[in-house]
Amino acid sequence: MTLKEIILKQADIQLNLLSLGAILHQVWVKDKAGKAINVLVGFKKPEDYLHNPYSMGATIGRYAGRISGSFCINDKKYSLFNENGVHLHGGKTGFAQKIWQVEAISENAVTFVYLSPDGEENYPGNLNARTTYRLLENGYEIMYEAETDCPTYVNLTNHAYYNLSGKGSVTNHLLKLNCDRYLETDTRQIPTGKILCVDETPFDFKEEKILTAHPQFKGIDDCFLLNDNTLPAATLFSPETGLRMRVFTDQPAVVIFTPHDFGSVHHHFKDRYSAYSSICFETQKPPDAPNHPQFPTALLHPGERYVNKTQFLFENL
Ligand code: FUC
Repeated sequence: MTLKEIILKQADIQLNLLSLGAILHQVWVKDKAGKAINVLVGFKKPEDYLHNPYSMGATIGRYAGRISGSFCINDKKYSLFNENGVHLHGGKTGFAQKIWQVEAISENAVTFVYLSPDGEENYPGNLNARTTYRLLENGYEIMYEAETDCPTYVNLTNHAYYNLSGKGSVTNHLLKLNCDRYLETDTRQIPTGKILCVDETPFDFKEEKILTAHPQFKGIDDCFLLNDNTLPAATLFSPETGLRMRVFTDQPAVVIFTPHDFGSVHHHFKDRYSAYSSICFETQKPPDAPNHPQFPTALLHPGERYVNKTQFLFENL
């Protein structure tokens, strides 16, 4: 099977995109020596993404992150596909695995569209979802839009794995998060509803520091709440290449994920990357918000337009 690949390109940046999962396959930027580097950990060939258990580069939906098995809308309960009570990344066949249509394409932008039918994965409402990738002068923006014909829950994000050295590990990268708080989770990684302070934990990146600086660092797979949407949600720097990436978003939270390895598909990456190869910045509403009224709501009503924008901006120093 040959999958459609779209390339958006300008002087210092190139995006390689796939209609499968509206996937961001590669991001090429120039390091301080002017050499082009792909800063995403991803499969080599587009076909490889047909088996993508870590959702590499993909658009995640209808609901990014974990939901505790079900939710209620107007007193009606919707049970979702789950494993041990955990519904993850939209279910058994989430948006990451759907073929999206190219709705519009120009020199610097492409819009993918996917119509998720009423009842898909047991979510109510026909949901018309769009993912637009747009090149900016020094990076790119990902915009999600959605409309529904029946109240439903929506939470879309991108699941790219960044490594600003283009190889090895991110354990030597510097990270700053504009987040004082993160969500407590239970043993299934579902939020308990409690919001914790990052101080004196391995999650304190209020000041820029080496990812693994805290002696108790064991990888991160957690949801951080943003202090302020006018500042970068996250800043990542590779001392090797001098590349710095800043993430700006209008979303209230960011899930940071630093996998130790890639399980059953690890063999694809082991020649080029080592342990903790990469870091994801999944800007979104909090996981399980449908079951926590105190979290920002992810409910979308007919007549409303869901819009969500995140920018990834690069400099080489
Ligand atoms: C992330 C994580 C998960 C998961 C996955 C592929 O968002 O929160 O734990 O393994 O994506």
